[in-house]
Parts: sequence; C-alpha cells; structure tokens
Amino acid sequence: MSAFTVKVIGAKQYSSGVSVSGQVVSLTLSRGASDSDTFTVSYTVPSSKPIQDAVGNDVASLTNQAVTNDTADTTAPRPSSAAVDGTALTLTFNEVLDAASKPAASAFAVSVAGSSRTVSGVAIAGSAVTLTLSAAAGEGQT
Ligand SMILES: [Ca+2]
Repeated sequence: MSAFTVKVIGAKQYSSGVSVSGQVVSLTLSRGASDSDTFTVSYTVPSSKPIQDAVGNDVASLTNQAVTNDTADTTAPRPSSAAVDGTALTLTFNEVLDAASKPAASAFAVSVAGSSRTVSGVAIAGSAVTLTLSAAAGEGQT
C-alpha cells in the first residue's frame, strides 16, 4: 500500500514507483497522463520510511494537493457541433483553437440541399470556426 494517492479528476490512479532525490519526490504512474487530465496527489505519513529531511523531520501529510499538468497536448480537437444561421455556418470544437492558423475558404466544402455553396470567409475564435456562405441558407434546408 503506497503512502501516496494520485487522483485524476477524482478517480484514483495507482502509482507504481516512488523515488526521492534531493528536494524532489517523483511518483511513477501506472497509466500515462493526458494533457487534459486534472491531477491531485495526497500523502499519508507512513509508519515505515516516511519522507524526511536530513535530520529526521517527517514531511507533513498532503491532502488533494493540486498538480500542474505539463503533459504535451497530442490530441486533435474534435468537432462537437455544427449549426448554420443565415450566411454563417459555425463548427464548434471541444477545445480552444489557434486563431492564427486559419485555412483558406477553399479548404471547406458546403452543400445546401445537395448543391454546393461557396464559402467566402473563415473566422476562428475560441473553440469555433465560422464560415461565411455566399447566400443565406433557407430555413429548413440542410
Ligand atoms: Ca488538443
């Protein structure tokens, strides 16, 4: 039984190794972290070999200490919804997008009731991509 409890958004995750070097205690997790995981770590002072300073003072227990997640983001954004209102077609993704990396309008193909509609503009803000269509979509058209 480890003295440490690592949790990812409230769910327990087992640590498989502990090492102490200088001022740093490192825990090896049994499963790799995703960049979007929110971690906490708890430590209960064990009766055997607690973490101590050089003269034997025990490190105090920790309860749900927040952990900065430095894991690199390697997960592509996923579309979560798409909606059209007049000449604006908005694609919303599950994470914030880089507004500086904007494709040309020609990268998109939009069809309305089976006929293609020219995309004349692309805007990216927050987690949304908004395409400007050449003419308004009629109500009820898809
Ligand atoms: Ca991502």
